[in-house]
Amino acid sequence: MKRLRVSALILFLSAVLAGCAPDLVVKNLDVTWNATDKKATAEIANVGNKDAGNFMVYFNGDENPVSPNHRPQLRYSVPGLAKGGSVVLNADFAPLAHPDNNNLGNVYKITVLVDPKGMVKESNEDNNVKEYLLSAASGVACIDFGPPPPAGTSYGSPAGTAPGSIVLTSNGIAMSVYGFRWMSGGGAFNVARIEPPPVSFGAGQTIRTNNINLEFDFSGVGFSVSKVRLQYLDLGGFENLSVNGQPVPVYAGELTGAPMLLGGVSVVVTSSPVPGGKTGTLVLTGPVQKLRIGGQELWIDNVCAFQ
Ligand SMILES: [Ca+2]
Ligand SMILES: [Ca+2]
Ligand SMILES: [Ca+2]
Ligand SMILES: [Ca+2]
Repeated sequence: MKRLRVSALILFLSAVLAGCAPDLVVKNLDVTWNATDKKATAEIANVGNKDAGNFMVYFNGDENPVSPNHRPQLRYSVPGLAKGGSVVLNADFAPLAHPDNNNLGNVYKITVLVDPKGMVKESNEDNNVKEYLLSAASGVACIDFGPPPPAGTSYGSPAGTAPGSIVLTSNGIAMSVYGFRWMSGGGAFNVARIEPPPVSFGAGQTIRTNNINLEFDFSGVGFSVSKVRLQYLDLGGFENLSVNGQPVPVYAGELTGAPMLLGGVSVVVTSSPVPGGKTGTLVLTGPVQKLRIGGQELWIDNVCAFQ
């Protein structure tokens, strides 16, 4: 009888002791991420039943592709956190913008890690991470041709760019350059240039294609793309277009005359006259993974993918 009571007491005490530990968690994570603000705010709480001593909190800007240098990370040391208590940390990524990390243009997700160095023994070590997917949260990812990069930036032959190279990445959209196909067959690999357009359209800087194609790869945006929209200015010559690699090699002709269905995606081109040519939108509706487009005197802007 007495022995039974002792065992019961031991069982009770060990149950109490097992639960007697801090448990750090990322309670809330809010992110503001646009052209001017790149901030994350996290509330770190101790939901355990014991005070926690000193620990670290990391804010990672996860990238695609990952930068060789200047990977965006902010580290904080929290001196301690009482049981039931919480602390709010404000991480400002903007000062970490650097050409090496494409001025934070490759960041698609913010990850907050509590106690990554294992300085606090917790009752639950598996609830110390919270993620915030930038694109998926807003359901839209765009490439708007900066700045950055500055006006005058060129890609293609004069810049020594190899066909197929990724030259610009923004919000998970990777842009590469390819040869342009003439209607008569044959083709060229000339130049694309970041510049203000000669006739107003889009917003701010645009990209001019002169006998070169741009390919936009949307696989890194962090959501399933159901629509892609861009604005164009066509001041002469003909255009190339392909969606998800179709047709092979590309459609060559007037953009406004493009097939209504390409690569399993519907194609709608609107157009209205401007001095010297026309302007309008290209809207692709369906699962777009890749879009290749270029012209001879064609400018484009605001290439946006939507969830
Ligand atoms: Ca924990
Ligand atoms: Ca821990
Ligand atoms: Ca623009
Ligand atoms: Ca044209």
